Amino acid sequence: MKLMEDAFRGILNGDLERVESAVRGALKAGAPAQQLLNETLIPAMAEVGRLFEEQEYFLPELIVAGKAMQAGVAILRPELISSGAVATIGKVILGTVEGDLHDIGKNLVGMMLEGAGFEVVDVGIDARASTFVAAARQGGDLIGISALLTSTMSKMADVIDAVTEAGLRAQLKIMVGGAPVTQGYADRIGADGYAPDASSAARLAKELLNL
Ligand code: B1M
Repeated sequence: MKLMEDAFRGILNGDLERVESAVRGALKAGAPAQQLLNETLIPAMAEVGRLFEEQEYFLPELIVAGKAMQAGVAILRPELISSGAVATIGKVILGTVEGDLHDIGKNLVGMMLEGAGFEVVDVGIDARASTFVAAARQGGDLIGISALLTSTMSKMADVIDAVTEAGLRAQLKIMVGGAPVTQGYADRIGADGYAPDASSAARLAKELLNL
């Protein structure tokens, strides 16, 4: 569909208005939100990443592409959330680790969790271990930690250690994810689970809580 191509190109060019109008148009034409996300917006960001790696794109292009992506996701948000359950089935504390400013993936995970019926407490980006702990002290069933940089992945272990030191580990499940994270890494740092993408994160959260 031309509108999908438009949304894809819009992200690549950091053209927020083009993305917004293409996503609105595609939804209006009946394209499912999940399909737009998985087959257009996420691949567009993957292409932006490739161009950055190839040094065809630099930080400014990354920034505007990220903003264009977020504008598209914001339009899909109501659809993505309403496709799930209605009642609150558990509380998830979700954040991106200290030193890491990437939040597009985390926000998608949050939306999928909300769509699955969870209440999400978003502690934001660049969140210290103590911030996760402070939120967990207010009550919660699961902590979700996101990291997009190999240099910030180790901060996930700091969060788990801080939760353990605070005496909260037994009552909380911990799930990790983000592009550089693997199941092996999750096992090594003592997380309860790893999910490679937002949809499987919502499934995993339910599994971990026996829902
Ligand atoms: Co940055 N960046 N970035 N960046 N950036 C990456 C991650 C990179 C892979 C690009 C590259 O080199 N190809 C690279 C990391 C290399 C590495 O460490 N391995 C990189 C770099 C190097 C950097 C800077 C250091 C660049 C610089 O300054 N020279 C800098 C670091 C800043 C910092 O954080 N301190 C930087 C900055 C930025 C921007 C701020 C400009 C911007 C982020 C904007 C924002 O998030 N609001 C940005 C962007 C946009 C990217 C790329 C291009 C796209 C990331 C994205 O949003 N993807 C990225 C390249 C790439 O990913 N191919 C890149 C789409 C999103 C839907 O996917 O985030 O992977 P993702 O989330 C997925 C899964 O990972 C998973 O589900 C999500 C949805 O399916 N998931 C979870 C994520 N969290 C989860 C948690 C879970 C479960 C699943 O449970 C809790």
